[in-house]
This record gives sequence, C-alpha cells and structure tokens, in this order.
Amino acid sequence: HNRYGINDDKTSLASEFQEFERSNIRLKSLLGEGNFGQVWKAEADDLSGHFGATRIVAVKTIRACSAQVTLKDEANIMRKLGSHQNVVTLLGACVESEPHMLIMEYAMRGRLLSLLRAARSATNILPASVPGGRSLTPLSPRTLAGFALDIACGMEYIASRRIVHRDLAARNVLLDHNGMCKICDFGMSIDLDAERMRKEQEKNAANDILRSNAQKFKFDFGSRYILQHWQHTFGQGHGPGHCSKDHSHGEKKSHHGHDTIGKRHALPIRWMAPESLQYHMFTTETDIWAFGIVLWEIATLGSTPYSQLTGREVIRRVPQGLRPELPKESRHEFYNLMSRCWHKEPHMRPSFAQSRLEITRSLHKWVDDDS
Ligand code: ACK
Repeated sequence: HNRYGINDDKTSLASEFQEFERSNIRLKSLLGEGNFGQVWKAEADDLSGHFGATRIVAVKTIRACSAQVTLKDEANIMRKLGSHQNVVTLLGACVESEPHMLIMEYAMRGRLLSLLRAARSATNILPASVPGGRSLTPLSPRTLAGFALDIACGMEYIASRRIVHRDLAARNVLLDHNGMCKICDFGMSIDLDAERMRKEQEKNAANDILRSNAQKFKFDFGSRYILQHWQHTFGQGHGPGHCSKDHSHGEKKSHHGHDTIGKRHALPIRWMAPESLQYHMFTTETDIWAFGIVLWEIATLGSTPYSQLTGREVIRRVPQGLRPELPKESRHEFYNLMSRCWHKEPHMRPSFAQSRLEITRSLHKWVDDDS
C-alpha cells in the first residue's frame, strides 16, 4: 500500500517499468544527505537503451532507520514525468525490494541555492563555464533570468503532466554541466490523476458500504448515521497535504529549509501559499506561489524568506497578507511577476506558461538594450 492507503498495483506504473539490476550500480562518493536519505555519485552499467555502457549517475537511497519511508511514490511520479531538459530524469529504480534506490541523471554543478550563495562573495570560486554552456562567472542579471526561465519551463511541463511538486525551492533545483537548471526532489509531489482515482475509489467504496448496510438492515438510518459512518470509515482530513497545526510543541528550522513544528513532518512553510498553510490545499497555483519565492531567492542570491520570523509567525502572518520584502537589486519585471505569484486569490496568479513568456520577453528586451 502506498502513502494514500491504495494498493500500488492499481495506481502505479511500476509494472510498465523494469526493476534495475542492483549489481550494476557502484556507489562512488556521498554527494549529500536529505531529510530521509542520502544521494550518492555512482556508476551504472547497462542503463536502459545503453547496454554495454557505463554512465555517471546520482543514486538516492533511504536510511535504514526510515523504514516507513518509501521511494516508490517518488519513482512513480518521476516515471510519469519522463524526460524534459529542465527536470531531473529518472534512469532506473530498485523499488521492488529493500533498500530502495532511485537512479537519476547526474547534475554535476549541484544545487542552485549553493551557487547563488557562493556568488555573494567575490572571493568564492565559482565553477568555470563550459564552452557553449551558460556563463556562471559572474552571475549576471541575464544569467539569473536564464535560471528563472529554465525553472518556469520545467514547472510548465510538470504542471502539464498533472503533477503538483509541493516543494519547489532553489534548494531543489540542480545545475547540469551546461549551467542549465533541472528541477528535482519529487518526494513530496502528488499526481493529480492518481489522486482523482483514489477519490473515486473512496466514493465507490463508501457507496458500496452504504448499499450493503441498507440492505442488511432493510431500513434507513437517516443522514446522521450515514455521515457518522462516513467519518468513522475514512476519518476527517484524510489524504495528502497535511501539515502540522499542532502549536503546542517545539519548533525548529532544518538546514533543508523545512520548518518542523511539533512532531510532524517537516514542511517548506516559507515557500507555502496561504491556502496551503490554512487549509492544506496543494495545487498548481500553490506551486506558482513557490515559483514566486524561487524568483525572490534568485534575486536575493539565496536569502531565506521571512528570515526574521519563526515558522509559526509565518503560518499566522502570510494568510494575513505578509509577503517577502521585494529585493532592491532585482529588475522591475521580476518584482511585478513575483508579486503576482503571491496573489491571495489562486486563480489571479499567472500560469507557468505566462511566467515563461514574460521572462522570455524581458530577456529579449535586455539583449536589445545591451546592443
Ligand atoms: O549541492 P549538492 O551537491 O546537490 O548537494 C545535494 C545533495 O545531493 C543532497 O541532495 C546533490 N544531488 C541531489 N540530486 C543530484 C543529482 N541528480 N545530481 C547531482 N547531485 C545531486 C545535491
């Protein structure tokens, strides 16, 4: 059963994909540690379509102590996404037996957030540019706008595949050898099609129960019974998208950018829209909100949103209208775009396609101004 309590056989695409042969992976060096596991640089032989060849890859594994965490859902989301130049591609997966492993394309320049922060100080050594690739030294406004464009393209594609990322942030954008952005980490993502199927199954199951009970007792208990039965069977607030509202416990901010309030899972509170903070709603429009925060991270070279506030204050004040302070050093076009991504009304926010168009237009304008 997956994290939504549905038998994976009905919802996953697992059967369409072959399990990768574990012995064909050789872990080389630890790249870093995430919330639940590790990411390794590795060599993989005989990846699909490349028999007889060896390729450098990134392998995500889960720590032995995180027994309840599975990489199956993440693998299914990445399989559904397939291949796009601005999304990290899944090359293979070992998810039929423990320990789970995801084999992904290797993005050699690491996280965008690290690059942005390194660029703050002229003494930091930035990676040399590759001929034909994007210039990363210095991080010019045009290079920064190029990052924004890549991310908008990647997210437009992700949204078109009916996936909600739920954890879009500069820490979850990687750079490849050409300095091109690739969106990664689908550990919190949801597949809207699988969700719809789950809801239909729940509704059908509830109808079946009601029908069989009505037959059994041969009389109508009335709507109160039906409501109680529904709540008893499925509970309240069932489903994904839960964040802790338990304000009685301690609070801590992890170095992954997630805030932990109480004992529940860490959440990217500072990247979350008001409706996610208040009503646990996660949609493409809440991803757009996070995209606005990523534009802000790019413009501020990797600042932390609302850094003066605690996570609890962010949860309270963003629904009241608080927004990140607009960065002075950003070009006007991005002020405007990022503030519209933070519109209180989700349907008033721009789409990813609209954002892509606006960023492309300002890039062209700058080229014209410069020449
Ligand atoms: O900044 P980094 O080197 O980039 O440190 C983190 C670390 O693993 C933990 O997430 C790196 N990482 C994650 N996925 C990949 C990937 N597909 N290719 C290269 N590095 C990756 C990330």
